Amino acid sequence: KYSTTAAIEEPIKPPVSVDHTQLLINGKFVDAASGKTFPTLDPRTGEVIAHVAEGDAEDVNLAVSAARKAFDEGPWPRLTAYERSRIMFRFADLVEKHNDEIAALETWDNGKPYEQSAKIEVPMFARLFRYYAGWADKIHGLTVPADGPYHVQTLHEPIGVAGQIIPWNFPLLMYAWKVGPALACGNTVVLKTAEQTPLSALFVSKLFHEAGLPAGVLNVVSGYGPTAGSALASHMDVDKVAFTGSTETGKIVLELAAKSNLKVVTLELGGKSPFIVCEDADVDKAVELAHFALFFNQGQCCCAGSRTFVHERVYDEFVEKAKARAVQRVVGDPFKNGIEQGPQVDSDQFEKILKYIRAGVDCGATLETGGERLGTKGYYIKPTVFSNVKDDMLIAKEEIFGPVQTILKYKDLDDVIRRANASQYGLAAGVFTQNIDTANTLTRALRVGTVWVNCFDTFDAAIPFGGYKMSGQGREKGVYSLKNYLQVKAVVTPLTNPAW
Ligand code: TXE
Repeated sequence: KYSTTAAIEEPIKPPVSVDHTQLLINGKFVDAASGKTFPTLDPRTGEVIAHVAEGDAEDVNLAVSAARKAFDEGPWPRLTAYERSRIMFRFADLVEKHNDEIAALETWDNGKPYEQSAKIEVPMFARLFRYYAGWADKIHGLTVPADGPYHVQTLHEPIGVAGQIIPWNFPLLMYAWKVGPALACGNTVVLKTAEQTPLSALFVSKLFHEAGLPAGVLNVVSGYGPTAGSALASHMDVDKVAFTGSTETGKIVLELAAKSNLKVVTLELGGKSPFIVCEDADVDKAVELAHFALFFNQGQCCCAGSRTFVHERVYDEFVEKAKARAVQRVVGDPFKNGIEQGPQVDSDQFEKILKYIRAGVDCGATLETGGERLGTKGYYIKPTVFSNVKDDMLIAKEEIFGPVQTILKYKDLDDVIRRANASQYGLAAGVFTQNIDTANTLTRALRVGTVWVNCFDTFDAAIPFGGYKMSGQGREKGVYSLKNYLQVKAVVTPLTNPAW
């Protein structure tokens, strides 16, 4: 059952203080050049947590010139790879030491359950940095056989200054996915955090400097997208931009990059991922996994299994049990133990989700449970389940990014493959079956960047992630992510004694 309204109305005091609210440029915390600040809000109440320095184009210029200097004049790309790797390992150790404070900041700013921050996300953050630290001294080129008398080799070199723009749904993990490979490969970075969640990045970046990161190598600018974000994407001295966020903003970033200096772009964008429950499924297990696939992180996941396709033979049973599971979901103050769902990140997202719920009702989908806010304060939404959803309904086409499960009925594999692929997105898919042939057919037929078979949201550091179609360009995590931060130089030398 939902937790009592009282627990939501009287928020628990977070066990952390906010010590860093300035921009981090050239190794120092500084005010914005304009002197402006913006409030970051507690999603449990809508009240101000802290006023944070608001970076804009001028601050981005300062940050880029610090990163440029740290790249062109050193020390970062000129340190030995082993030294870079050691600093990253030390950083991971410091993050582990401060696990609970970092987790508390993440939960306070974002609204996600503290247990999730403390037990999954901060440990994963440290794991990702160790993974990338391990790569730093294992990056090397090839010796290439040439037709003529030449010695040919490739050097894998860092690209230069990387601009990175991240969203608010996983502030720390998005930081690690981007900063980790960039620094391991010897680039320097200007990171623009999301305006909803600037706090954890500032805290961990301070620790990174304590671990020995030289000034200017990593600069953090808090601020808004159309000002700080677009200044970074269009900066002539930024060599590469990595972006995670909406498909709409991804297009703007790509355009800004093209119109400025053709910087290399990687994009990780929206999704409307199918979760396919086959006719042989153990319905109880399928319900639990489909529930997790959608509701995890308040439904604010780019890869959320947000189109639950269920075979007609098990459909009615599935809907009944999915509804019962959603009713059981424990919603409340994310600092309380045992909470599965906290508030949505901010009022914009909250309103957007409620709008989609109204659209679902208006177009005739069956509202099985939820469908409204929980409590009167903050941005809590009751876990919501729609059945009888049709492919052409808005709730089946667009990214809701909230705790709203939409359940669709299908007849056979051909039917579900066609409909699952009929989306502008192609980020991920879930397949739930005991039949190896069905699994093999679906994994090959689905046009998506990740297929989870009988699991979902498995995010090891080494597993690549990214989208087909309008869900993105390039892959993050794993060995594939290094490619985003390296360029290849061919070196050709004549052999003076071709006999050898
Ligand atoms: O995203 P934006 P918003 C989806 C989700 C959500 C919707 C809107 O559906 O409801 O996007 O969320 C920066 N130039 N996702 O408005 O605008 C911005 O400051 C450069 C999916 O938060 O894409 C922030 O740092 N940068 C998603 C980042 O882009 C700009 C995660 C993301 O914001 C900019 C988040 C501009 N003109 C939302 N405008 C995922 N793929 O995981 C904004 N930004």
